[in-house]
Amino acid sequence: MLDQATRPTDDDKSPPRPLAALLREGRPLVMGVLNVTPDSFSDGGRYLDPDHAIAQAKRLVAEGADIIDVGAESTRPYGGAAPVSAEEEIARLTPVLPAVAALGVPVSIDTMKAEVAGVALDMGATILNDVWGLQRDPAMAKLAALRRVPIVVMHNRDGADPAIDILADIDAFFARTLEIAAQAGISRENIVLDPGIGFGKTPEQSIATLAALPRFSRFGLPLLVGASRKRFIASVSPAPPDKRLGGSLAAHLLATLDGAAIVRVHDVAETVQALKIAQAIRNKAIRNPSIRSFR
Ligand code: HH2
Repeated sequence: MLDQATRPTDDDKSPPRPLAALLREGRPLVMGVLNVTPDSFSDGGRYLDPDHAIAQAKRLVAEGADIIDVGAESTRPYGGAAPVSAEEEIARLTPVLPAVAALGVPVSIDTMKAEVAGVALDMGATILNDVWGLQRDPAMAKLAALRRVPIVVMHNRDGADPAIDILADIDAFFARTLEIAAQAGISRENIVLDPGIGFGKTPEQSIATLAALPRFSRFGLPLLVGASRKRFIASVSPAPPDKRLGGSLAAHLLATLDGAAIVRVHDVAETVQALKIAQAIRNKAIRNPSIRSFR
């Protein structure tokens, strides 16, 4: 983790470090969520005002976010979001994205529309985040190949089906996504896989997906996990979305132990602290194997 002293400031105009360089550091990266939407499931409406959105982005960077994920359409993992036109998404992003991209950390654009993604790249985003894993808008793969940017490809389904083998479904989806990516000419080095916690999954299937995370390392690509405030947490320990921090931390910590390279979170400061403490304890144990024998 960068020290606060070495973190970029408002005056630092050097470009953000590329995602590949951050991933090579070998520690879990924290992606902070910025929803410029009226209806996101856990923070809808809080950052629709551009000034509030930019202030929140600055807070996330100061708290230690490695990446800021900006979205202007709720994906509503649990359904029910009003569809938003490309024009509306772009109108929400325009007063916000350039300022966020100037904060010194890479910005990803959370959109399923290639048209919006292209405009966001022009405004300073450097990573694509497609919650339909290249399988909704056919222009998305072409855009990623042409612009040679990293892309997060997430598993998704139209609706949950408790009867299916969700792990087999994710495997098949990833295989199809990688085929589309290869055909479009996207370099494998630019692909990050995300099993899509809460998307087209029952809460039990989300938990099963998290439990099976090491299975997806067989694709040989970095994994992103976004469990933040999601409903599976409340299925085990009932709480409204803004009271699911403990569950989010537990899920993300375990995910990083199971190989997640990036965690996508609303609560950056708390996640950074949890990951640092886990790392400090693990380092101590590695350097002093004998102390573990007292357990
Ligand atoms: N989850 C959400 C949105 N985008 N992208 C990736 N790659 N992985 C995720 O798990 C993921 C995502 C849902 O969270 P949020 O952005 O807070 O909600 P909403 O989509 O309602 O804005």
